[in-house]
Amino acid sequence: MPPDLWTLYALMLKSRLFEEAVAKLWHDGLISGEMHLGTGEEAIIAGVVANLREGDAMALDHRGTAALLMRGVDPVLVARELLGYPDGLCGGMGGHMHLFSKEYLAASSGIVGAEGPAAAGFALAAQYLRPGSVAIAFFGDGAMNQGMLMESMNLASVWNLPVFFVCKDDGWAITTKSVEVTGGGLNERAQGLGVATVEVDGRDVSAVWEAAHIAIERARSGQGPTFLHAHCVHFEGHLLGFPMVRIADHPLREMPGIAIPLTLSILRPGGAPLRDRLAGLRTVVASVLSTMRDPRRDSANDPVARVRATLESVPVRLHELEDQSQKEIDHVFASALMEVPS
Ligand SMILES: Cc1ncc(C[n+]2csc(CCOP(=O)(O)OP(=O)(O)O)c2C)c(N)n1
Ligand SMILES: [Mg+2]
Repeated sequence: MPPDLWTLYALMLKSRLFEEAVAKLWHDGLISGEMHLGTGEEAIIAGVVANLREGDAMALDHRGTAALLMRGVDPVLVARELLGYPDGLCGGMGGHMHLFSKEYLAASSGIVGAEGPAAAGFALAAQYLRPGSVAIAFFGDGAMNQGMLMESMNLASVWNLPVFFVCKDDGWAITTKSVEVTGGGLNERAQGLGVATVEVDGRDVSAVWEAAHIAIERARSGQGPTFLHAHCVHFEGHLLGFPMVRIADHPLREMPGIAIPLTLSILRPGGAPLRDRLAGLRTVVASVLSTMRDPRRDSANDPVARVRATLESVPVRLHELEDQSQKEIDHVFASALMEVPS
């Protein structure tokens, strides 16, 4: 029996509001280093996590916050970890890319593709220690070109491990379009290793839940691993402050910083032939124009807004849930920002 849409929306909303608060702290300079949010992939995470139970494990990538929150990890501990406090989830040493929870059997890594070996290990342990439990590997389309992920899929196939490989495909690996560096199809690649596959619209939480349910039940009953190919859009681009998104949002403000040095380099005597320098300029202009037509600018791709549109038919309940969720997140960050006890 699938959970109702309200339950799935509550999970997605909790994550979205949390990450919006994180973005604000990051822009205010309170969180150091890079920040990769999972905004845009909430439907994939919620659709999968809503199928998990005690004893199931998760291997997470550099966007692991949403999965931990939806699984039930204390959000104050996560927030304090991101702020670098010693009483954060990982003693303030992990940051947003290296979040771990022993209690919830969850481990993340900033090493692209590392979710494969970690999930295979969790699943092998489950076969001995927790029969009927599964391990999830969440990763991006870029990770599909990492050898260790392919090796893990191969091993999961031959050892019949209860792994659910979840590829959150946004079409990008930082500034590289995956289609330009990926041979063949991802599903065919997984099938070639003997792994069952399913493809869904990752903006549709109900579709993800259905696909995940079948795959996870297969794994629980000893029928081996499945690969989910789920398509999504990351609104912030690769990370907060991502130049391609900044250009699309504020072209007039951002363009001079690109156009002036480029033009000067073309006018400068000597160096590469003028033809080559103009070709470079054309590439940049084409890339800027395509960024402005980018799906990351289209709110129709927002999985949270899509569920919300359905629930709007019950406005009182919707607003109650949203007010309550916002209050909870405000409370989380008020607690998280309290000084470190001396
Ligand atoms: C082994 C390894 N190679 C390169 C990097 C640098 N890197 C960090 S994120 C990223 C892109 C990953 O793309 P994808 O797997 O599609 O995830 P997305 O960021 O799109 O969610 C890369 C190349 C890394 N962290 N680890
Ligand atoms: Mg990607």
